[in-house]
Amino acid sequence: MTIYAVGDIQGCVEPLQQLLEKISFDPSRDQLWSTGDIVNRGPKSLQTLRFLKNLGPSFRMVLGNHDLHLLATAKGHRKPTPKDTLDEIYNAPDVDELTAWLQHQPVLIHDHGYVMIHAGIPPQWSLAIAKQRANEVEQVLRSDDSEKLFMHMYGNTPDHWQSQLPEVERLRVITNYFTRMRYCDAEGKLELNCKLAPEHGPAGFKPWYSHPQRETAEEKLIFGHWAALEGRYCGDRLFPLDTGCVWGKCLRILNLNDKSYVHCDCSDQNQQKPGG
Ligand SMILES: [Mn+2]
Repeated sequence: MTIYAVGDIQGCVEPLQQLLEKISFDPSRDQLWSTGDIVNRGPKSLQTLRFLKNLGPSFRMVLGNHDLHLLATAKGHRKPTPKDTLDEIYNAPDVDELTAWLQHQPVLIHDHGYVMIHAGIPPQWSLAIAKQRANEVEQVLRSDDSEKLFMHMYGNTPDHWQSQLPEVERLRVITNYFTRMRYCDAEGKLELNCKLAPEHGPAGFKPWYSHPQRETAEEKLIFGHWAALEGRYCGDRLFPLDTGCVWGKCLRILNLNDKSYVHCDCSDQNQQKPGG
């Protein structure tokens, strides 16, 4: 069995299928992991969702901010924005099955010596703590109270973790760490506005993975979400997979067995213009 992890697909099902062909992916033998954001902004979100769901147990993913946004909007807890490209999912005959499946996906995976999250893990959290916090969100997501998450997860405050937060704020800050973070300070205070590459980052903050005392420094971390990194080298145990496929760049796959990267042949795939 070979395990592969793919970065943010965002509805770009054709580059994905081309890449799976290139690596001779066989769902009866191999596994495909995804860093999340499988839908939105790109052209074929419905087809992507159906394709990945149909891979059955050979597919594993963590939820990204766009996946959570699909759930919140499909369930009517939030209005879609003009940039969203999710209408074909809302109107699909299998929308309930697809969203129920998505809603049961985790926020963090720790398996085969790797940890995968969509955006990051704040520097002050050990892996054990991160797994507990991820589990808190996952329990609510899968419960009859999931609207507690969907109605209250939007917003940039509180900007840092505190153990005494009221439940909805606690869920919001955990969700922001795992699915939206790029920059924070050494204590985990978030700066959620800047999407730029680290050389243009906001004063007083560093990329979440750059803090020297980061508790998960020894873990092998697979993450997506940050297209402006362009998959650059971030450290020996860091595997950034969002290479901006939806913005016309390559889709990246990591082979977990030998730590090699494979990219799609993407010279003529301009899916969307950059913007958000
Ligand atoms: Mn994202």
